[in-house]
Amino acid sequence: MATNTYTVTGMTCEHCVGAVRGEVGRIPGVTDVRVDLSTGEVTVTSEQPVDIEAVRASVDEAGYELAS
Ligand SMILES: [Cu+2]
Repeated sequence: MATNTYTVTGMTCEHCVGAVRGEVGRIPGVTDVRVDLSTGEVTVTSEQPVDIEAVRASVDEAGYELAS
């Protein structure tokens, strides 16, 4: 089990949260995605460590950006 927290920029409402949760949740092995809209923090729980580039691609697909 791995848990990593990322910062996503550009989210402004619950629709954004849903889009990010949906895309990141599709990465193989991801079991949970929690988004804090006020801070932009996205916490991803997965069975194995997830490649940050996969997270970046999914966030990008949703229409937002990984801050780091
Ligand atoms: Cu929104």
